[in-house]
Amino acid sequence: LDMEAKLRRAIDNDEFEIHYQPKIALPDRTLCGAEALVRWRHDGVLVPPAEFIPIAEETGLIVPLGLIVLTSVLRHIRAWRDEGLRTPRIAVNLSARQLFRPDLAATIFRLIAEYDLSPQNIELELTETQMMADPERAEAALSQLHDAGFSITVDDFGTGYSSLGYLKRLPIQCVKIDKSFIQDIGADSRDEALVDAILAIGRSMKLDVVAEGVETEEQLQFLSKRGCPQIQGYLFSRPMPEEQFRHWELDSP
Ligand code: G
Ligand code: G
Ligand code: NA
Ligand code: MN
Repeated sequence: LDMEAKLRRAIDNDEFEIHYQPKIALPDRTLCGAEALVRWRHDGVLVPPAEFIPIAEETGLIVPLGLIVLTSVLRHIRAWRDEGLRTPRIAVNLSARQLFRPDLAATIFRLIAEYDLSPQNIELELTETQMMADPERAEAALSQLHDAGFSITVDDFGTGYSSLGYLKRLPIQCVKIDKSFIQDIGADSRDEALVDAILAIGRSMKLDVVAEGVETEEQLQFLSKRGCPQIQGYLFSRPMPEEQFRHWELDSP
């Protein structure tokens, strides 16, 4: 069976699970959200997204898979709420294929209503490259979602080739500093300068900023000192299964 056929079968057999990675607010180091990351449980082995998301995108299977991810996340949030747990906002990654489908907003609105949740429960993450593939259609789709109350985040900020003009044009609330800029904090002053510059853009444009891929205490100290509002990374937690995430901090006040 080729990869496409395997993926198609996995979608039919419901072989995907969602892992959650906490986002931490600084300076208090409290949980302020999480990113949903899909994994494929294939023959008992957990397949990372790098091995199947690109193929899902090429073949268009990312559309049904994206629907599975979104539905699973809403089901989890609903379960947390029903059990009296906290319900931090969950960031869901979207691919360009999903963004440019004319029924994206309607599909998301329908699911939110079906689970009796609110747009405030969800944040949508897209890379600048995905958004800039067709800026006009991206603006139309994202405005519809933003106007309904969904938060929009630029993922892997600073790694694309687009101008910064889209930050003004598109309804964006948050940028995630790509982990490639975080990794060499302490070792490369040029990376530190770039991180500083992104934090300044965030402050002046009233955008939230998340530093991604924070692995060391030194990186955390630098980001704290420079006023970075949120971080995500292995230093606090790796992405974890829902059964584990629900005990992470959702059950504390
Ligand atoms: O930990 P990590 O290996 O989970 O993720 C690798 C890549 O897969 C990241 O670029 C991430 O954005 C992508 N990814 C993870 N989950 C999803 C998802 O649900 N949808 C899409 N489109 N991409 C995802
Ligand atoms: O959507 P995005 O490409 O940003 O997905 C985030 C990716 O980064 C996932 O693959 C996730 O597992 C990974 N990741 C999260 N925290 C860390 C970290 O601290 N270090 C590294 N190297 N990767 C991380
Ligand atoms: Na992401
Ligand atoms: Mn990212």
